Amino acid sequence: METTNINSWVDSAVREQPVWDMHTHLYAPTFGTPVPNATGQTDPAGLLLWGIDELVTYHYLVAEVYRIVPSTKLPYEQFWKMSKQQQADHIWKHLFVERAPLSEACRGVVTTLTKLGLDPNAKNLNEFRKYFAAMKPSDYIDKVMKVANVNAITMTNEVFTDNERNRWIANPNVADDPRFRPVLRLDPLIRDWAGASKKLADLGYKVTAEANDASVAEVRRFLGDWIKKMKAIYLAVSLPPEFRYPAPSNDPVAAAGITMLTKAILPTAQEYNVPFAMMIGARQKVNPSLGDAGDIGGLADTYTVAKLCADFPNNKFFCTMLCRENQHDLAVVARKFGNLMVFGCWWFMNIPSIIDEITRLRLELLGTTFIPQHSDSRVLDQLIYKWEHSRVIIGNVLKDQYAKAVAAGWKITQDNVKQDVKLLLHDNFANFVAK
Ligand code: HDL
Ligand code: ZN
Repeated sequence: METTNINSWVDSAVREQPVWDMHTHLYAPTFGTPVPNATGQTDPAGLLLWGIDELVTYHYLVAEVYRIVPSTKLPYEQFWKMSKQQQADHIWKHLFVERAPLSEACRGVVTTLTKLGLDPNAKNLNEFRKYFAAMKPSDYIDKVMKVANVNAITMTNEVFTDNERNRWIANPNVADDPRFRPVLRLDPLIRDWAGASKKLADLGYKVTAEANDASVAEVRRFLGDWIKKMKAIYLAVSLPPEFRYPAPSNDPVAAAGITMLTKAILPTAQEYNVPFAMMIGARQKVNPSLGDAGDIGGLADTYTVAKLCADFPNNKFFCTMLCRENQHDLAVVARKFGNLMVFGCWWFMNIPSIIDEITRLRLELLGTTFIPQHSDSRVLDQLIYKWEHSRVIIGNVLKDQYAKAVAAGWKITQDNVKQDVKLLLHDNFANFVAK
């Protein structure tokens, strides 16, 4: 069997297979957009971000521009007081005009503009601004999904964030857009029970600062209310590197979080037959002045993941980890538990060299029983570059793996390749969230 045939089968399969993107921070246009556009309707607190100024001020690029113009030259407060356009002009000048855009986040902007038929070599953003201002958000979503070949966008719906929650309360149908799927995001319930319990009490749930049975019962009611309101397809949290199950004995905050996880979240997830996604390793606000760009990763504990999968065999778990050194062990844990679906190259893992490494070890340990990527897009247009870049890498890894299987004597068909790619880019996720 000629590997050139196989390679061309892989290239066409990864290009033609529509992706169900399982984790993004994107929103349907009904959540409002602050971006100037052809409808003339903008909402300064709107949640749907797109267009050149949002692309260029992506928090990854804010972090990178501060390595060139330090806060001693441009104090953070001054940067955050600048308009979005002024911030974008500053970033474009230092990261794109005055040096080659070699980082993954910079190259992503270049890929996106090129795939949209624009010339990324412009010295300023004026032409791009005209292009995007002529777009209508909903039509542009269709365009981006077509260019990126993404047929479903999974949101991150932060119920503990007032701006988002109030939009759901004002319009229960706010997410009724077939292109988008809701996810109930719950970080404070596990990370900060003191804060979460105050918010829940304000919402009329009879909880107290005690993570006792009465509070647990009310949290279960809250979760049920919002799973139904959102039609959430899974529940999700981001967890710190020190997340442990069982909780360490001397840590009341961690103990409250584990109580909410084991007595409220997991039983309710099982009751509604929705998976629980753990995104583990984010140490938040190590440089708070950078805002969303101020977090780092850290080595987490894969044995905690194993024990949760073992102790809750009727729950379905997604898991991704933020530290390169956790990736092999996490894949080994997934070999032991069919109720665990490992996914994505998250955040600082989402760079070509590490996507290649992680995808190779996952294929070697798990075959096609994992979800290789999610985009984590915060700006709609990022779907274009994040999937373009990842498709190339996933394709290269598959080609090598097929070549090894063929060398071992196995005969491959084009249908096999299409089926494998459909599992990796779409069906492993669709099947895992299916009721
Ligand atoms: O917690 C998360 O979902 C992370 O993805 C954070 O949003 C992070 O800031 C991010 O955007 N990573 O790509
Ligand atoms: Zn995310």
